[in-house]
Amino acid sequence: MSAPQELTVARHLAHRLRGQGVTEAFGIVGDYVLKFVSELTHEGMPVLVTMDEQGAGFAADAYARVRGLGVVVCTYGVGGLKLANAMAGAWAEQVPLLVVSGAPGVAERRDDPLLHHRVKDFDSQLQVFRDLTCAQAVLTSTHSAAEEIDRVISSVLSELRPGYIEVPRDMVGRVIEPPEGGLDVRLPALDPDALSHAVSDVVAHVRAANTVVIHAGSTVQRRGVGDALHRLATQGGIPVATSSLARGVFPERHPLGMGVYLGALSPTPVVQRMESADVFLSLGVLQTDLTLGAFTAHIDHERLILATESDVTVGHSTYRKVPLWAFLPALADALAGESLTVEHAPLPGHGPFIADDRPLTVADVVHAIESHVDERHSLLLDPGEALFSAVDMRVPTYAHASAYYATMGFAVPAALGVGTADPQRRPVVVVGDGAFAMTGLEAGTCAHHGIPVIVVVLDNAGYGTQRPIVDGPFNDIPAMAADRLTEVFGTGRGFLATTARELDDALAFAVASNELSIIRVRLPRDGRSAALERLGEALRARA
Ligand SMILES: Cc1ncc(C[n+]2csc(CCOP(=O)(O)OP(=O)(O)O)c2C)c(N)n1
Ligand SMILES: [Mg+2]
Repeated sequence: MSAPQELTVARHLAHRLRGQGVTEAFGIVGDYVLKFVSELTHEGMPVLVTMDEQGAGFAADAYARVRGLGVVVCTYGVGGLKLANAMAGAWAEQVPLLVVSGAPGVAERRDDPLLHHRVKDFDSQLQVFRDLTCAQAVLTSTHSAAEEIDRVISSVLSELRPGYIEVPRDMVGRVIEPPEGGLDVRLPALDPDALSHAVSDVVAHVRAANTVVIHAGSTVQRRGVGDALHRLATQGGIPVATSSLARGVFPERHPLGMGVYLGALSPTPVVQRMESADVFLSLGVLQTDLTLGAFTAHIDHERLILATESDVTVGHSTYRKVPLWAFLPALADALAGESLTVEHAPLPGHGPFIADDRPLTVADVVHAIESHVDERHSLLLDPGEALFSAVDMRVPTYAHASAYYATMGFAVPAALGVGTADPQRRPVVVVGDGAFAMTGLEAGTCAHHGIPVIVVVLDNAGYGTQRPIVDGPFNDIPAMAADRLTEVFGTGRGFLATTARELDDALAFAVASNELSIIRVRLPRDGRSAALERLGEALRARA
């Protein structure tokens, strides 16, 4: 028998990550982290390099949305601080994302020297991340390093928030002590009595109702109770709309699927069904302005059953310590075998896309993408018209978005993350020209790592969704021939679509090929999606 291998920070971290289903990380090196990245790579945990740290952060975030944990590795200061926005987005949208940063060595810090990348103090970066993460560790001792790593990973998985680990470079390669135990992942607290009372109460409401609808949110996905959701819906015949943070948690083209519900942004038939139901079951939906259509969602309190990460509220009573992870399966069990009196006729879909020579509108793009994308793809929607207009699409697959934090430039790097986490699905990105200008170069990164992403750039000459709020030269951006970037990258194929036929042809070609495809869609500068028109109307009516 060979002697057991000695433990190092990289070996322990790689081991723990593999245990959670993580097989690759994302990041950019630098002298404070090079040796560590090299060791991680030797431990079988490759770090996929992006063009910018923010891109690595978004990729790791998206990877976490699919695999349940994502990791981004960076150098100190210049790298770490560029990740602040990605970590903030992960906090806001409850994504378990771990950042591991290299740093000056413990010994190097002693005389307080001015080492490159330092800001105010050696712990400036740590201070920034204290506010953006649920747990932090600076690995300064071989005695505690493994346990500190475990503590941070446990918190990230328990709380579904980002975490921060800083590795001083002189700790890399040193033998560390094995931890006493394993990870300690704690689900939100459960009171079994409260659970059974909550379930009885909800069952009584559901049995008495003629119409019941489900609004399913990201906590369903994050807490791994998608199967229970499916069971609950299909056995009872209860129609489901998802939140914009959870598209794909229930198949939108299922006869019970209604697509996405975001208050007045949603198609009128969806709004009517959702808001007229006798019982509105809100399951793990983050209740935010953006995911509820600027709070235009009208749900009568009397009819609302609100199940969150920790509690269930039925009308005016709240059952504490009834977390979604326990409530949803228990409710599905309680209603098993029951034929409810729920009424539901499938919503009509769009007809076939007519590919003629008319100039394109946002509605055309939604319709065309809907007719070409299927279960072999995953969709990434960037904030702006890309995200809003897709409300009118019945997505056949998963669609990921920074739908609440709403950081522009998320979608292209996120394609690297989901394409890596779920290689069976080819990512299709829909992104505004403004957002593409921020992080679109990561399309080249996708190709570099063998992910033949399809990027549809909505070119409306600038910040279209800002114009109706206040317009001025600050909404104009320099023109960019995004379709010619494939020449710059030396791989893939670019398309410029100005008519419905050109878009249809480009999408057909891109979907049939297996190479990077960038489709630049020329849209009117002041065109609006149907979704934003509806929202505008609702907000005017409210005013
Ligand atoms: C990183 C970031 N900066 C600024 C904003 C504010 N913002 C929201 S939408 C938008 C314009 C987006 O332009 P584009 O990507 O072209 O999409 P469009 O609005 O034209 O559909 C801006 C500037 C933001 N959400 N994120
Ligand atoms: Mg734009």
